[in-house]
Amino acid sequence: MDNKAIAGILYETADLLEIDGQDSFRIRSYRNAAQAIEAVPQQIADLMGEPKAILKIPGIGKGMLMNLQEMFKDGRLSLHAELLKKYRPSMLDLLKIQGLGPKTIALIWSAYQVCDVEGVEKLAREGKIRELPRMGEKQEQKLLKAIEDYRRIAGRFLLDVAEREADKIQAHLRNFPGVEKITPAGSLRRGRDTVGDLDILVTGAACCDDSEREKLIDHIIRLPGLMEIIARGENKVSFRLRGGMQVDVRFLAPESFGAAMQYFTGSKAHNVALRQRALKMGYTLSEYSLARLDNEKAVAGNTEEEIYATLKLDYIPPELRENLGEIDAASNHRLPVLISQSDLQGDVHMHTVETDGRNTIEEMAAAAQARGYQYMAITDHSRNLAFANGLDDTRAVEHIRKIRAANENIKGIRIFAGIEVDILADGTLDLSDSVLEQMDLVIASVHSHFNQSPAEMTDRLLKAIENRNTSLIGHPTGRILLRRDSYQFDVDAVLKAASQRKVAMELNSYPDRLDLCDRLLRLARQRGVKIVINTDSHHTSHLEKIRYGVLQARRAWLTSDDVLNTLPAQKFAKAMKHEWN
Ligand code: DGT
Ligand code: CA
Ligand code: CA
Ligand code: ZN
Repeated sequence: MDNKAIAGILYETADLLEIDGQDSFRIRSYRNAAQAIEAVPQQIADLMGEPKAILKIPGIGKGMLMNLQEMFKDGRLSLHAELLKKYRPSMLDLLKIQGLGPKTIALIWSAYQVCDVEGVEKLAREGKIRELPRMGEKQEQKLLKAIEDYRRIAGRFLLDVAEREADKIQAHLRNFPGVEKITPAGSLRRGRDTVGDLDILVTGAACCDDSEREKLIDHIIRLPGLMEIIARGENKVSFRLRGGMQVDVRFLAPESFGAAMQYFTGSKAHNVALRQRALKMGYTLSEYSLARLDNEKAVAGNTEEEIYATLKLDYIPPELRENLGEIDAASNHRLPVLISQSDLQGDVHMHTVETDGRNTIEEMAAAAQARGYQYMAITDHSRNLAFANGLDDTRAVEHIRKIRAANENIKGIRIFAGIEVDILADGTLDLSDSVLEQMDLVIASVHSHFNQSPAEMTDRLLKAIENRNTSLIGHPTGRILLRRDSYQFDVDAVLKAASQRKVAMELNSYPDRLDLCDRLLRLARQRGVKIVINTDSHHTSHLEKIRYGVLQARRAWLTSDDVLNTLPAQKFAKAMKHEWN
């Protein structure tokens, strides 16, 4: 169990205790412990031998230590299990609905003994929620809307979460005798911002023999973290992991591995279009092979490359397979040369201990240098983000001085002095122009008042773009994947202004943001707006998240020309002052 899993169980226990009407002190102790465990850098699992070290973590007392020991010994927490039994696991789904907290759930439970999403939806439609204390018609409508949103995102997972699970499965299978290749397909391979289920393809001798395959399946289902087996067949085993993710593992003969990769990578829309092309050319395309229609002889199947080549197409990278013009482009040799991670010369959005980051300027610089970057920028928060200890004018000027000093002292990487300045509700920036103009680059971001009307939000962003100090707009839509929609604004107007003023848009690579999204990145490119791919790191370990951003950039057909931080340092610095060709 990693810290995240432990914290998850403790959070759930706190919520269930609240539903159960327990005293607030006890509830808080579980929540505090969960928060503390999420925040500690070490894995609790590694500390289990040293109870004293665990007791040093703030928020963890003797009682909580016993809970942790029980979780590691039994793989579960009995209190959590008892509460789940009393209220049934479906209660946890209700907790995921925005705006529906434990108190309301408890109310619903005591009035109607309903504890699942379908039941609550039915109550709301029948006008029975409004009859509860402190509820009304408005709350009821809000709840219905929230249930709709929940349905849209339920059962999807962030890209990094899916990738981690896929890595674990690969590691579990790698050394099994007779296993040659293990590859994730589906939306994960296409780099989609969220992933529904995992599709894992396995090939090798172990897949070709009945008894070997049974042994392989027996091994697979011993995967740590596997919760339940959904289906076990000859060529496929499906199961659910703790956390709810479903996994389909398919076993393939080597000669159809390429065809299966192609088929199960999808997308479905791409596959449908590709199959139509095959038919027109006298072939049939399936998950087993590309075969001739007349004599059913397989002509390709080992590799994806030979399938695309036989269909007279340039190889289409998985990120492009969405049936958004890639098949046409591939047949005319007009696919773009997609940007790759090695094109990036720097990462220019990161925070330090001066505000809400965890590392110093020097530590961030060493980590950026280790990644081979030519340059980087320190961009801490401005004062409006009080909870992040944001900088006011005076501290910002002092911080510039520290960054410049670090830049002098550290050889081999150029450290730009920047800021992530809040765009205030009225569109003005949170620091004085006289301070902002001393910066090498200014990221202007919205961190508050997300609920403005689309007209107000558009004006706000336009005003920020008009400030001559703004180099780029940070995480421009404000979405938090699986949690919060983007705020509403006139995208066309904003992109048009950005293109005119040579203000760039950020592609924030943080896996729960990925903002701009692939669709808007592609639109931005069409409108002549340049992109900067950043991590928004708050810790040295976050710098590697850049690859999720690169995947979205590729999905948006971006080339290195579209992305400013592929430029060498001097040219990049100019671009941050609106000078590019
Ligand atoms: P997800 O799991 O919702 O994030 O998205 P995918 O793309 O991984 O979709 P999934 O897991 O339902 O199916 C994996 C791939 O299998 C999909 O990308 C294409 C292929 N596939 C699934 N169903 C069909 C189908 O009905 N027709 C065709 N041609 N391909 C399909
Ligand atoms: Ca899938
Ligand atoms: Ca699937
Ligand atoms: Zn931000």
